[in-house]
Amino acid sequence: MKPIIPLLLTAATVLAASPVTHTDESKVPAYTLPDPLVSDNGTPVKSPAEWPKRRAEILAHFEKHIYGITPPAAIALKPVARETQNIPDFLAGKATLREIELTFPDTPKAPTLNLLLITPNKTSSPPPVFLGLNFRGNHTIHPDPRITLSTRWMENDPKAATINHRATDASRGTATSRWPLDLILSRGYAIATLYCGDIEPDHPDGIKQSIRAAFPTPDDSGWGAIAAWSWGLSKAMDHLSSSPAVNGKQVALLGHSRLGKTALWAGATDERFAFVISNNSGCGGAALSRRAFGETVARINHSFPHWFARSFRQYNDNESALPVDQHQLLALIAPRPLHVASATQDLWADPKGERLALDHAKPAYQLLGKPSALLTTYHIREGAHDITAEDWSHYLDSADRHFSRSPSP
Ligand code: GTR
Repeated sequence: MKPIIPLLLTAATVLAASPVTHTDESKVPAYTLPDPLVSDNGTPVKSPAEWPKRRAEILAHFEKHIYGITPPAAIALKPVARETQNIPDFLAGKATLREIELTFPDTPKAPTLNLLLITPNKTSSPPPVFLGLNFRGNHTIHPDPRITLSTRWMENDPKAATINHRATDASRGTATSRWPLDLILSRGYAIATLYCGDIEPDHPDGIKQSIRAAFPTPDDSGWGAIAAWSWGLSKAMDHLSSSPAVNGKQVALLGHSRLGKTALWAGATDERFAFVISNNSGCGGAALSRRAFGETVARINHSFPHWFARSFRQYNDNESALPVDQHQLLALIAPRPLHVASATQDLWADPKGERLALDHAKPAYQLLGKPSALLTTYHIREGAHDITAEDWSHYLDSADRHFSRSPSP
């Protein structure tokens, strides 16, 4: 029989190691947010002409202290695209589905990215497109057996039918509620997605299969998994921006939860994205870190040590020392349209902190002479942490406005 005391001790050690969190508004500490419109040297930023310099300062803080620095050589890589599948009668003839392999032949350690692109067949010009990473493989977004089943590492998840870290046939279509294709296509939009695990499997050892292995950065400010996933979104954008199948000037970037954090970082670092959407992105996404409500910096660094730069750990239980807060990440999207969404039961992601961050990003839009009321949208849906058709219908309405499309009848 195994001794009981060491077991209890082990449990206690694990519990002690997991940083304490709360969802009690009365425990939110008093805090002062850094001003997006005051330079590091204290000079107020008063005109649009002064913004690029201030923007660069803010971006550098996020790179150095939070997401990590993406090596310029990785940014410079250009993918070679090869269409591996073209199904013109997808969704009962309503759409064309393409599978496009993006490779980096000069960088042998770079992973292959498998982009899925679905475009409406009834369209007079190349359509605007929503781009977003998925959690469990392209084959989860729709049950059509012609979509290639991912062979990459997957988190074991009974709901998604992934066993021994591999997808099974039963995992086809397990994420359809998150990708309401009929709705999106009927509104005239295309959809592009790839599995985040193509870029880097989501576990602490995933770096070995990641683009990060091709560009190692040993210092504390080296890029984390979120920056690697963002890199993958930019590589998908490299392809979409020159593809005749879609309007490369109207690429809306969206992500849920950890992939919402990723969409925000990709939108901040790559200004080709015309519209950026954060769905329930929470800590390290749209939520203010200084509120320390729900998931905290200490907790996220503990649970997901591979997501951020190691330098982010110095702000565990020390958020007020951060040179920036997440409202400034949102300000980096300005003057491009931005939509932030929360869910009422998703206290872990701090809905109030997400809304406040958006409010505190608005001065950047105003400085640039842009109507922040039109360009920044917030909605909160009843219910749990998820992305649903209801969320999508809000995003489609926003996209119609920003891309000057008449709303559907
Ligand atoms: C949670 C994590 C959040 C969020 C979420 C998700 O476990 O604490 O930061 O990223 O996962 O991605 O679903």
